[in-house]
Amino acid sequence: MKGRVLKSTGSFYKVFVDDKILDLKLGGRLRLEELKHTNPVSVGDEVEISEEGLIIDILPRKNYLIRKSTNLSKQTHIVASNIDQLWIVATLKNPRTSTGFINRILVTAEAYAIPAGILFNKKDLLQDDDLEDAQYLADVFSSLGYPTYLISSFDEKDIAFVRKQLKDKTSLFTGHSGVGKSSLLNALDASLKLRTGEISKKFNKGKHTTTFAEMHRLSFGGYVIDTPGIKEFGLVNMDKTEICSYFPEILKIKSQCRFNNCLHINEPGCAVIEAVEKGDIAGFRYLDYVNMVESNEE
Ligand SMILES: Nc1nc2c(ncn2[C@@H]2O[C@H](COP(=O)(O)OP(=O)(O)OP(=O)(O)O)[C@@H](O)[C@H]2O)c(=O)[nH]1
Ligand SMILES: [Mg+2]
Ligand SMILES: [Zn+2]
Repeated sequence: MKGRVLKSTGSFYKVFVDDKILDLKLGGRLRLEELKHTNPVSVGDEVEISEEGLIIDILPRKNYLIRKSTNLSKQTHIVASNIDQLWIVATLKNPRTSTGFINRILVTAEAYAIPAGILFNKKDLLQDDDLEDAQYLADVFSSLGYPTYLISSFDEKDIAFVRKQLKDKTSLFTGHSGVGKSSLLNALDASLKLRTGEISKKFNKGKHTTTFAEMHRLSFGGYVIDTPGIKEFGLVNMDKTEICSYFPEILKIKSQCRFNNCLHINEPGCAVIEAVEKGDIAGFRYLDYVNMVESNEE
């Protein structure tokens, strides 16, 4: 029998098999691997199930997304596997998502060749300058090939649009706590009934309402993975010389730099710095790039 892993709680796995949802344990070999890795079997995995009802094998993964729990941590964690698209859910207000956070996830998505886009949620809270800011960011990201939309969980038109993007695909939602990942999913499919939580007024942050990553089947077709809010997105095993290749706008022109080992930080004849000065590369993207290279140095 074959199935698809919807959730891993540590003691058992929730697996979708033949239109049923079963709670299964791991068989011998995978149990040994569980001692070495935090999660040998991840959400989204296609698995082989024995007649006794144990998970005995993982079918080859089409792709997977890995992160470190924090930037300094050595432990890595497979967030999910077999993903068609990754959506970063971000907000400019209540709470504010930094571009650095968004760019780190985009870099990881590039490194693992997972198509990524951004949903700027809570647009109903934005006015004037804030709305212009959001529109500017959306334009920059879209021009780089990351579909980016300003939406609200409360706007039926927006929700209908997002539904179209998710239909018949496996999509992963990630982002800070409180940006509205679970609310958005409830709006997309009322049968999900996921738990949502208010923003803490004192800290202007979410309260980590979703505690486990879980894949849900969408009534209109497709799967979506809701994940717990994260503070940081640590880059995994990335050399500082490699980061520029995961910025499409830098990758495109870096061969024009005078030195072929140019890191695009302060070298003479750097085509990237020139493009930033001319306004061809967005300043915020470049600053976040420099920050990633510098924080990768230890
Ligand atoms: N104004 C506004 N509030 C929203 C919107 N979407 C969600 N919210 C609110 O944001 C708060 C947090 O929503 P959740 O769905 O729990 O956020 P989450 O991203 O799932 O948070 P974690 O599970 O902690 O990671 C709730 O009070 C929602 O009602 C929106 O489009 N506009
Ligand atoms: Mg949630
Ligand atoms: Zn350069």
